[in-house]
Amino acid sequence: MVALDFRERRVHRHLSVRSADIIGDVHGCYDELQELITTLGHAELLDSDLPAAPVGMKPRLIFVGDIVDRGDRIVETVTLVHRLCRNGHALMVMGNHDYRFLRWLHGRDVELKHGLEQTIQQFQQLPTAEFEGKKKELIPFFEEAPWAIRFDGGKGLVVHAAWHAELLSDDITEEHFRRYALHGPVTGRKRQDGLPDRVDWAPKYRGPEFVVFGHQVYPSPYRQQHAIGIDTGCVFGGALTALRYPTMETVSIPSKGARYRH
Ligand SMILES: [Mn+2]
Repeated sequence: MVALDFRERRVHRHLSVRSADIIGDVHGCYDELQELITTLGHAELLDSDLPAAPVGMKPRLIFVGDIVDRGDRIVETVTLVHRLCRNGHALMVMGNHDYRFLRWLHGRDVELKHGLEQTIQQFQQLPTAEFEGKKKELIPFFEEAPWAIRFDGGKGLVVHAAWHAELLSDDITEEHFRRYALHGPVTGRKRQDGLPDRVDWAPKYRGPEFVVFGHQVYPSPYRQQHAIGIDTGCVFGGALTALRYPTMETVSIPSKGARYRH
């Protein structure tokens, strides 16, 4: 058997998904996530006894990633998103925070900062057996999570941070692809707060896919011709936003309060 090229492993195709509610960075803001899912008309998805989606039924939600870190109800958030994905009700792309959490789950040396310390603290409050059980489920879940999802016949694409037309060309390595898709382009300079200086790529992006992304916090949905940023910074006191594709209407639930400050 020939090993799958990373492009096939990391870019999932759900071309027959023509409509979905695409949800921005949740970061453990479970209260707002429940309210958003309910407002979108999917309250039954919150029922943990909900059966798996029957064959042929399309997932209704797509998460742009960054499920974990910084928020106050991270365990419940990741448990819900995992259940919905496993049962065919939702899809998720990996965010940079989810990737670091996966590295921690694997026992790698990861710095406990940028909100990962909250994730670990909340998981460690679980009884040991439950914690071990969750770890066993979550490692393969994040391991197999795509770094981008193509949908709507290839017209739409969901990625955590950024995309460009040549990102899958032959000379791009898996590591380069991961850094671009999960962290986005950077200038190489540092900002005053020590974080990398990011490039505002979306206004310059010319397609062909319409890209829905998170990662970069905007005060309101960041609508560009070929892309939209939907991280409105719930965990920082902003709002949790969903894009209703293909109508392109957005629905935002105001944050119940900042859980994290830089
Ligand atoms: Mn984020």
